[in-house]
Amino acid sequence: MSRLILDHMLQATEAGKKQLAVLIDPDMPEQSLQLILKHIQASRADYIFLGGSLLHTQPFIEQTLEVIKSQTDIPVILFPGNELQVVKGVDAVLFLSLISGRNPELLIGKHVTAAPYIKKLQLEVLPTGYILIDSGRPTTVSYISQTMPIPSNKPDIAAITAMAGEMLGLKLIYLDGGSGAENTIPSIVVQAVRQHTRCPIIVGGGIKNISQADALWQAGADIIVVGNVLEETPNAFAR
Ligand code: 1GP
Repeated sequence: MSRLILDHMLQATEAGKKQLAVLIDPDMPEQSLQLILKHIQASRADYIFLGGSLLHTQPFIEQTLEVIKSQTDIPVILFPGNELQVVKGVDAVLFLSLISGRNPELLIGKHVTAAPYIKKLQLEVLPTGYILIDSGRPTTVSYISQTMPIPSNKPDIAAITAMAGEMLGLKLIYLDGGSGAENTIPSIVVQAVRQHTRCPIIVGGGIKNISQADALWQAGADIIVVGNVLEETPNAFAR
């Protein structure tokens, strides 16, 4: 199986490059999608994450992917809200294990049913330790996953969770406050995770401007993810 995207992420991380991913929700009306894609093309985005909405299944994702691919050559990485969102044609898939939670379906269960399909589609797999951090109020992902996020004032718990994920062989760590988070992940949490893992660290949830992103990059994040802000301010991350 290909490792193109993972190798690119590892090399960029090794070189200390501050990377940006923009999250596109397949919920978006096509007109807004077209507009946002124009801004993404002119932004400094390294990756497009596609998914996140829990309600959509393959046809919606495929349609959105087709529009994205017709407008840009930025790699598209699937960020699946569930196993029904796996589609062909993406450049890679975040294979997320929700290691901050104790819901067996999201630790390994869904993966077992998705694995043969992902293999059949020959998608590049990015084994990712997905860690939810409390962001001030309940989020869709904490409710749907029926898991408790790690308290934002407990950086040590986030750090040892990431450490265990790395020991299990996961290649990326994603610290997420959830879509539309009230507070971004505190720098102290990112710093603690950085000190205890060599994996590229993805950080997202509630990031609204470049100065918040900069603070998180400085704290040790490698890839910042922004979603909602682009729907309100499509040029917020202009080059
Ligand atoms: C959510 O990390 C992403 O999973 C992005 O969140 O939409 O709040 O930027 P926002």
